[in-house]
This record gives sequence, structure tokens and C-alpha cells, in this order.
Amino acid sequence: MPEIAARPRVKPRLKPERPRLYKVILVNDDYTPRAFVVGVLKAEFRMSEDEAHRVMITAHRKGACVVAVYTRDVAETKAARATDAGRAKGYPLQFTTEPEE
Ligand code: TYC
Repeated sequence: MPEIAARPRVKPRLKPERPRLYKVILVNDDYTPRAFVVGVLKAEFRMSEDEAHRVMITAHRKGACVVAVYTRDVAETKAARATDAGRAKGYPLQFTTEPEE
């Protein structure tokens, strides 16, 4: 049987889709010390003291605050590491992720 060359079934996209981005969200609680939250934000999200303090205070006042936006893998890894840092000290600190619209 002669081989029939397979042609691509779809036109290759010239513009690849950009990957969906995910927000990392800091959730307030009544127990984790403010300074500890600031330290985690600085260490895991490479924030300055001022930036970390602003994000911590916003979560404290409003209940939650968007920390940063990443691809899904990076967002989930950072949220898990930051949450684990609190858990290791016995704090209920929570970082969650959520897709951007
Ligand atoms: N509410 C905490 C306190 O008063 C501080 C805090 C801020 C904890 C933000 C979590 O996401 C948070 N000690």
C-alpha cells in the first residue's frame, strides 16, 4: 500500500494562547501574628517590607487580598509553601488560588 502523506488537520495557530493566570490570595485569620504574615510575604513572594505590610493590612481589614498573579503551577506551589510555613508554626494562615477571568 502506498503511504499517503498525512496533512495537518488544522491550521497551526500563528498566535499561541497565553496560559491562564491564577491569583494567589492571602486570607485573614485572628491568630497569625502580623509580623509573621509580613515575613512569609517577603520570603515567598519576594516583596519589600512596605509592600508586604500593605498586603497584610489589606487582608487584615478586608478579609483577603490578592498577593500576586502567576501561571497555575507557580501560583499553587507558592500558595502551598506559604500556607505550610504558617502550619509549621501552628498558625492557621491560608493562601488560596483562583483563576483570573
Ligand atoms: N489578623 C491577624 C492579627 O490581627 C493578622 C493577619 C493579617 C493574619 C492578614 C492573616 O492574612 C492575614 N494578628
